[in-house]
Amino acid sequence: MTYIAKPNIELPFRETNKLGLSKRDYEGVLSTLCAGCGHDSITAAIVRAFWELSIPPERVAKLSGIGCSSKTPAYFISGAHGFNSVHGRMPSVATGALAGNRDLVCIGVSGDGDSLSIGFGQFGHAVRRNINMLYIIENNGVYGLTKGQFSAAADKGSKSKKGAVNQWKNIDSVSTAISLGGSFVARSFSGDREQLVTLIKAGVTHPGCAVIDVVSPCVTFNNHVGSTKSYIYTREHYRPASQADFVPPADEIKATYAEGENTVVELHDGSKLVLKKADNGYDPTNRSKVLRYLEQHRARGEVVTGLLFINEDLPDMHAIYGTTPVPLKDVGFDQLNPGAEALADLQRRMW
Ligand SMILES: Cc1ncc(C[n+]2csc(CCOP(=O)(O)OP(=O)(O)O)c2C)c(N)n1
Ligand code: SF4
Ligand SMILES: [Mg+2]
Repeated sequence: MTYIAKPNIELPFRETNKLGLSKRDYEGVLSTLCAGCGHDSITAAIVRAFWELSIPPERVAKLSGIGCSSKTPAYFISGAHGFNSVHGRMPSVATGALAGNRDLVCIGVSGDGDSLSIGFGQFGHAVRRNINMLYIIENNGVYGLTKGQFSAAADKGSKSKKGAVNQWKNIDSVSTAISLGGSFVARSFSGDREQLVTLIKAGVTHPGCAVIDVVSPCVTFNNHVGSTKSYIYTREHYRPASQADFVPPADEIKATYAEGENTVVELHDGSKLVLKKADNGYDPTNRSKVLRYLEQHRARGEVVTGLLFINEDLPDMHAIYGTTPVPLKDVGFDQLNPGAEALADLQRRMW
């Protein structure tokens, strides 16, 4: 992987967060992606969200599979732990890392190929087990890294750069995640920084698997007329179902919202998510209605965005498996050797 370090320049009057860190402390090395790639805008949103939340970089585990999207953890939070895994296998690594240390703030970055083609099974189990992580799919409808073949996220009827028409119905990550019992499912667009930063903050705070599918145009292989993942198509078919405001625990809700037009979802650390319904009657807590809404708008070719579904009460992997509250690295060696019987029991429960 190409690696270009950024010059470390200390600027006077730099803005700092509660930890005294500047945004520069949440950046990584220079991006080697194509100029204009949507993935770089998502990286910028991640940097801003983690900086604003004042998350200590050394608590973060950033994990990925393979693809242009999976290269991006190199471009943010250089002080975090990182693991660039095998294609489609990021969720397994996340499961292991979190089972051993629940204090980690885990962010997995994947592509539509990485999660919906080769890694579809892994994606499904991460959602089903409600692994406490932020799971971002940078969705461009193609395998960008291997030069633009259709992925499983490409819409039926969409055209490749050379004019081939995709014959297959797409796999929709958000409906799939909701059907599998997902606890936090959102969609955004790399070109909507404000919405994306808010969703990332809420997703990091959510106690469970927070899936955010981000339409992220590939300017080199999938940004032409006939593509349904281009900048122009996404802007023209953009339909926010709900608009979210993230309010940290210590802050009051200051904005005024017309009565009946918003829902306040209290997140487990006391922060609040104020959801303003962009679409009349949209209720992100009603699973069957949400699925119906998504299907109706998908049939019209619309890209529905916002926090689509949330359930703060579902138990996460730690609650279900009873993982160690003390990170394994801090457990004494004698306690770390539970014997063959305990191992067999663990394997039975993980099945
Ligand atoms: C096991 C395996 N199979 C195939 C490949 C080839 N390969 C590398 S990246 C990629 C697709 C990446 O697509 P996506 O996840 O959508 O990421 P993007 O590049 O579009 O961001 C493929 C098929 C591989 N590296 N490993
Ligand atoms: S090939 Fe596409 S996805 Fe990959 S860096 Fe270039 S624009 Fe981004
Ligand atoms: Mg892709």
